[in-house]
Amino acid sequence: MAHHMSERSGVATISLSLDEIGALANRVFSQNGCDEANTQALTRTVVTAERDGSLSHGLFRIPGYVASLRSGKVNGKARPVVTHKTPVVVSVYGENGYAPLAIERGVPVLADAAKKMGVAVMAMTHSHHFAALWPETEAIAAHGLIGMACVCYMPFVAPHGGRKPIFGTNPISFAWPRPGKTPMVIDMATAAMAQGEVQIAAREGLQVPLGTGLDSRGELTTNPNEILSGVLLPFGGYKGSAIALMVELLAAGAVGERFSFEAAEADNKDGGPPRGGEFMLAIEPKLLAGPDWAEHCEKFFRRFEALEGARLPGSRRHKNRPAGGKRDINADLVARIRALCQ
Ligand code: NDP
Ligand code: PYC
Repeated sequence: MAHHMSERSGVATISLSLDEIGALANRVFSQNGCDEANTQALTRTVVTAERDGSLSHGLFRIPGYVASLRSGKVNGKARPVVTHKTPVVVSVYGENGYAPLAIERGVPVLADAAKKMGVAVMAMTHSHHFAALWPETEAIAAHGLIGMACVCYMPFVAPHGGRKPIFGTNPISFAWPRPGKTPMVIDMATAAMAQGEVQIAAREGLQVPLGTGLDSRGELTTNPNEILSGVLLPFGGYKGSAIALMVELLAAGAVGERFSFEAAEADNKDGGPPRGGEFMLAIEPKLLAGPDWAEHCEKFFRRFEALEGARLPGSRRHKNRPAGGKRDINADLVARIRALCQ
């Protein structure tokens, strides 16, 4: 197996094809307590993350996934149950499994409801989310619908003006369908940076921008290790803090699951994700705006894309997507994952 050095950091990497990444993920999940359906769903999540260059939410998360399977916190054989509470409220009970299978089972039901009714929400509970959110909003957009999703986590983010954490890194994703084209997809932590990105910066010996977080004394620092033992800050000052608050209320309060602080209190601290919820929204633009909605919006996108220096969110990932070649993966991470295969 060829070893290389990352151009960014000089850390050793190994080149793996997407098939090799999929085989490794499949092996580690199936050998650590997942049944076939959960193994396949988790493997799809890992492979698509690596395919698109979502490096903090693909293979990087496997040691955490495995820790929670081994500790028994997460049910690797979960069978998510999808029900309608009303014609527009879809409920997904995750049976304490990982989120990907629950999402794959719930989204088609959510999409059917939104297509009929114009709008529908999905309230997911008893699941463990350790991935990016764009797979679910892109899946909603693949039905021709506008999609939104958010989750909370455990407290790592101080509210604006504070120095102690109350929010998770609380990501929010929004996808806009573009018939005949890849959707426009925003997927962002409401922390200045996802915790996974800070951990990767620490691993690679890189600094992070000032404003990302505070050290344990409450001082601004660019050292990711100091932030990991201190707190992250929300993006954009009090405005980002307000969005993080909104995510906390939607993904916990509105779906009837744990707030980040409650999730942390109940968690066994095995290194994997706590039990939590997910809020999802799907909207049928045709029923709101009428039949010309897509062309109208393409006019806007053409105007946006003509602006020098600007790019649409999601376009970096979507450019990575068709590249069929190998991906350079951190060599230590690959060794750790191989060691988790019995
Ligand atoms: P980034 O800050 O890298 O990116 C956030 C969004 O901004 C993306 O849609 C990105 O598109 C877009 N973007 C980045 N740079 C530009 C630019 N120059 N112009 C226009 N758009 C831009 O992501 P985060 O660090 O905030 O989050 C990373 C991932 O972590 C997300 O996928 C998120 O879901 C995941 N996460 C998951 C959590 C969980 O609990 N499960 C918790 C927190 C985060 P593009 O991707 O194309 O660069
Ligand atoms: O990167 O902040 C993060 C994160 C938390 C849970 C999964 N990813």
